[in-house]
Amino acid sequence: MKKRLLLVAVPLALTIGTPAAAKPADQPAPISEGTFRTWSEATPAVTYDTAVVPQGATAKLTVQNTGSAMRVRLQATGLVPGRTYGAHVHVNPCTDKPAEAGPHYQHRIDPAADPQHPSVDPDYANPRNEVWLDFTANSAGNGYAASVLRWQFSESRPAWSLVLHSERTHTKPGEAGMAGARVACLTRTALPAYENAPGRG
Ligand SMILES: [Cu+2]
Repeated sequence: MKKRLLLVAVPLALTIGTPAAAKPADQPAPISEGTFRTWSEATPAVTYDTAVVPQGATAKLTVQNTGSAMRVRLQATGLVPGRTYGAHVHVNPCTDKPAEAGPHYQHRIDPAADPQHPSVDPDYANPRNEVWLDFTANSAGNGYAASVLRWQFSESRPAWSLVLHSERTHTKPGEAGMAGARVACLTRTALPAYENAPGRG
């Protein structure tokens, strides 16, 4: 049974292309967590600005599928008390370059967007079509956010990262989805597809 599923999954992955950090049939695990460090190949969680996301801060991203919908939760520790962070699920794994996490994951993809021009149309760049997890850290530096979406991540174009930004997410036309600098990034844990239940995102 495992072999048959693999044979189905591999040609699909080759057709659509996969992020460099992931093996062909991998899917993101339902729970991913990491401790933010400055970049190295070994860390799943990288901070790009240690004044905003100190080394040793942590993030845990949980994706729970509930029938046709999903609930996405973010728990963070070790951040700057009282500071507001923008946070979104992005498409690519994290690297040493913040931009390489790519655009926000969109359920309905904005046809006007491309790699040089990210989606800033509120019809697409909104918290119902993307996963927004903005939060304000409490007095202990802990943060929590949750979002319930009426859809699930596609297995053919997995969502590989959580990006923390320096500002609350903007919502006006022309700037919707923007949230200042990318200050940290958590790569979701990769699992071989056959170890994942169907539909897990
Ligand atoms: Cu973002």
